[in-house]
Amino acid sequence: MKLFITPASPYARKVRIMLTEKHIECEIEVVPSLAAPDSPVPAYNPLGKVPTLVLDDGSSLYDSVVIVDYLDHKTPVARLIPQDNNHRATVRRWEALADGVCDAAIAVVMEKRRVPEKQDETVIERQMLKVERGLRAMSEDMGDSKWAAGDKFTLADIATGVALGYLDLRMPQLGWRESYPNLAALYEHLMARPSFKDTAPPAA
Ligand SMILES: N[C@@H](CCC(=O)N[C@@H](CS)C(=O)NCC(=O)O)C(=O)O
Repeated sequence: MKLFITPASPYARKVRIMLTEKHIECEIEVVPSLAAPDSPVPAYNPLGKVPTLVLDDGSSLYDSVVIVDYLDHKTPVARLIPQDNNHRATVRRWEALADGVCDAAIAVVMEKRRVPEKQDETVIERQMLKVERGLRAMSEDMGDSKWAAGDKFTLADIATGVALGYLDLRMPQLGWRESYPNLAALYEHLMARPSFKDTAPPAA
């Protein structure tokens, strides 16, 4: 298998952490520019996005939600998506929330990359509200627990940790650790895992 990534992509990091936690071998190909006309990704994913996973038979999977589901079912080693229906739905909702926080943070980054005269402050405010409400919901849902959802490490922790790491990269001024000490504690022990440490995004 081969996984196309960019080093800072939070969705690709979610998949890379999953591969390590589940001890699944996979070649990683870093795409220098997704916007370049010679990007290899569109040949496997018409949307041209990462992560895209190419299977050994040449077929491909995207997006990250589909890929993590595939990987978790590929081997029973270290299941990260619970089998119980209600628990699985809770974990997947965490993933949707954490991915949504990343979507909103990326929208802010993209807006701020426009020339100042073209930036729309209302877009930035609306997306920042999603980030702030998302963080508050995660913190409230987690309460005093060690893990995001239930009493074990799951995909909910992976998705949450990846979103927090992405905020550190793109919005270091946000100060989420001070506002949400329980998320700070979760992030600290997630970063002690080799899967998180080895996939930390490059400094901005
Ligand atoms: N929902 C998708 C989002 C993937 C995504 O937006 N990836 C970004 C990189 S962080 C990308 O490939 N952007 C290039 C583009 O939109 O053309 C997933 O979970 O995989």
